[in-house]
Amino acid sequence: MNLAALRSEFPLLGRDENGKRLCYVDSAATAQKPQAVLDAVRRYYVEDNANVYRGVYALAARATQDYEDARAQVAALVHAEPEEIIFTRGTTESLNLLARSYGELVLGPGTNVVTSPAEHHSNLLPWQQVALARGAELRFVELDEDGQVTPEAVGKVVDQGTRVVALAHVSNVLGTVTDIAAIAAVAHAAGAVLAVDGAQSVPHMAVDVKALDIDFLAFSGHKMCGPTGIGALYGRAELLRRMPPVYYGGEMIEEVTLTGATFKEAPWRFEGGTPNIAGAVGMGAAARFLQEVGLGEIHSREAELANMAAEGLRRIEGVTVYGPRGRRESGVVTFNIDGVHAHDVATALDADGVCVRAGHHCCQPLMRRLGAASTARASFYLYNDADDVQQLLDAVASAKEFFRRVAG
Ligand code: 7TS
Repeated sequence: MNLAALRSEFPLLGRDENGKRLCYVDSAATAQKPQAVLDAVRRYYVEDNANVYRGVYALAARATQDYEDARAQVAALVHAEPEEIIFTRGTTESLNLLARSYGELVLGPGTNVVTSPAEHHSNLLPWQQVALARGAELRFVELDEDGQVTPEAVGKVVDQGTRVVALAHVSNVLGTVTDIAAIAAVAHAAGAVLAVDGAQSVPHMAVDVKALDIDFLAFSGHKMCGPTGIGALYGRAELLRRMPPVYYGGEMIEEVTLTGATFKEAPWRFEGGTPNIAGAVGMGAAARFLQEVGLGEIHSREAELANMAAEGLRRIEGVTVYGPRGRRESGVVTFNIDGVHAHDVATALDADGVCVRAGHHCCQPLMRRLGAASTARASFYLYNDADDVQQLLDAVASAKEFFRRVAG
């Protein structure tokens, strides 16, 4: 991969920030967009814009074709069938849809959902709330010392009452990568399904729902170089067939009377109302773009940058690095400058053109476990390079000096 050529695909990365080279290391929050995605969205609006499924004219047929082509492109990214991909607004909506639809089907007194204390609120709250509403139990897997969810720990809490095991593939705080294939085997042996929050994995590594034996997978377009406001829920075909709709309205029905209705097949049954057609087109283009670059290469290079950054940060006295003590397998590095609030760290780094996220990262239970109210987080992606790591390390070192002088 020619990195300079790849970076030049992303118009925003060529800009300065605060008069400095822009060092964008917040891709776990959202990724920058390549020209191929910007062009696809523009082309859709300029050439094919119409509502899907409704029109009989050629323009409407093209819009519908674009939308369904996008579904096929997103399906291909995760090795699913197109009919197994529901378009949503993003991971959050995918997980809410799943918890409400599948939860309604299978949860009740005497049943349980197994999850972990390291989940993003998007993969905790939908299960927490549906469990409360249905009188089901929510169980938590014990994390190991690195914050890792292991198949052994999952095995200790699942039982015959478990209906769903809901876990993140990659933690957005610790950067740990969960052994999904092994956990799928544990879940299936207990008769449960495995629902995976792939917000931080699908953009960054090859994810094959068939090879990993995943039943449900949620992910967001905007974290994989696509537009905001679009995402997907993959569901195994035979499971989607059994699930009731959640959003009722236009585009999702077969026939409606004043007293009843029949609904389309999955996935259309779950997509009530006019969908985000341009967003889907952009997400499809992003899926193609990532496959062209190569997810294996994306994964290994961003993990390498994260390892360089973690080692460099550890060498700065007074900096605490969280997450795996050994080799990192993802692009996420979370840290603190001791005695300085993470928001102040992020503000200081911004003055050097470095964009990092600071806060609780929508993982308050995990932050309590780490004993930190907030942390700073750098997250690398396909367009980052060793210069970004160096710019980050220099900015952290100078921020640390600045706060030491202010405190002294
Ligand atoms: N799950 C994980 C693991 C995430 O990291 C995020 C977003 C979500 C779910 C929700 O995705 P959304 O697209 O629906 O918002 N995580 C972050 C983050 O770490 N910083 O900003 C957003």
